[in-house]
Amino acid sequence: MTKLHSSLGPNPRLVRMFAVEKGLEEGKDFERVHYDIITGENRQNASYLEKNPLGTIPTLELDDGTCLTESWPICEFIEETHPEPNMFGETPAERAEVRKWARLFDQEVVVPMTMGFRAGAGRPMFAPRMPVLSEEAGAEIAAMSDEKWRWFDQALGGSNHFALGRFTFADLIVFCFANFGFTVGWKLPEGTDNLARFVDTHNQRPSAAIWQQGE
Ligand SMILES: N[C@@H](CCC(=O)N[C@@H](CS)C(=O)NCC(=O)O)C(=O)O
Repeated sequence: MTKLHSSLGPNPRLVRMFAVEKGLEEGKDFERVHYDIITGENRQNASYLEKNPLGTIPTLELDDGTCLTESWPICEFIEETHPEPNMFGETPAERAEVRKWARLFDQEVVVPMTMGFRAGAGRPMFAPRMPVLSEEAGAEIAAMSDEKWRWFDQALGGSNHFALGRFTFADLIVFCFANFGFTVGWKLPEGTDNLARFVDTHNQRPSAAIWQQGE
């Protein structure tokens, strides 16, 4: 059976939510293999490092042993192998629109937000395993990320969807990183009422229950 190598954190949860949105069931369509990323098991387990030399989670291991890494491409693989319901767009132009929002968010929010977290509250966990910014630089980059959250709030306006007027991968990635923030004591920056509404709305999705579960 296909294996999803998974853990705490926004990236595996993004893939797990995507799988639920696709109607895929754990135990039936794939098996979930858990790693303790707090202790760094993912970077010490030789057999996992063979599957993903970066040691990061998630990895999707197919029946033939092929290992797919990086959460977004894993979601695109699932989209191609399970096209319904559509999450990336029906046409080339729609897909470009969904990927535009996801790419903007990935670069402008996810990168600075995670770098800020690793340099701040996440320092005890991450400093022994990778280079992290100084605390001062971490606070600066976290503030840059918050500024971009505000930009996304304005772009969202009165809608609950970033692209295509329906729930897509673009909404999913924003939702997952907001929820990641909440799990580590972050709050939506002031003046992001549109995003607060967006999060409340998508919290009602059955797939969002993953955020209420321990690992
Ligand atoms: N770009 C990767 C990021 C993966 C990543 O950083 N995963 C986190 C969990 S959300 C992780 O493995 N953290 C533990 C570590 O880096 O040792 C992706 O999209 O999958």
